[in-house]
Amino acid sequence: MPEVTTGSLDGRELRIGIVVSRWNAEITDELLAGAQRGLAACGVLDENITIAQVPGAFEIPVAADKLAVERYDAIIALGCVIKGETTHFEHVSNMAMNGIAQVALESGIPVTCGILTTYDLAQAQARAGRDDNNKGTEAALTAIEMANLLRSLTPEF
Ligand code: INI
Repeated sequence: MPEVTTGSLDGRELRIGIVVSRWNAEITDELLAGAQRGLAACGVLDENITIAQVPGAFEIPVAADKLAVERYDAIIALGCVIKGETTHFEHVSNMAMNGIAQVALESGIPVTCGILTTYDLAQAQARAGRDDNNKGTEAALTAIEMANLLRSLTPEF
């Protein structure tokens, strides 16, 4: 049988960067709180977490890129884009999503996606709860798992 490699949820040795945007702060504050709950549950030390706040989701990739240069083990992207009356929503969403994927692929550092793109505020609220329904928490757990998976797959670690 081929060996299956998975990443653990042990965050005690990891340095994690978070990029969170201020647009729709009512939602992104909850995503950030959810991410912090997730990191704490994995044992990540507060001193090993850097939080960079950016104005909007459009600005997330460049800040994530800067953190990637600083060699964090994983980066968590948090934002909230809600559809308005124009196509601005599509451009901001696409830039944010494509941008973080590009940073991850070019740096080799996982950048996990806690950026909500929704049609209305209610959909965003449903995904930014103080319970298990929080995409910030999901992105945090995914960041830990991916950081550990990549460590396992890299011989020098
Ligand atoms: N930024 C968001 O994070 N969410 C939005 O819903 C949003 N809308 O709707 O416009 C938004 N726009 C701002 C954008 O991210 C940039 O900050 C701005 O264009 C300046 O570059």
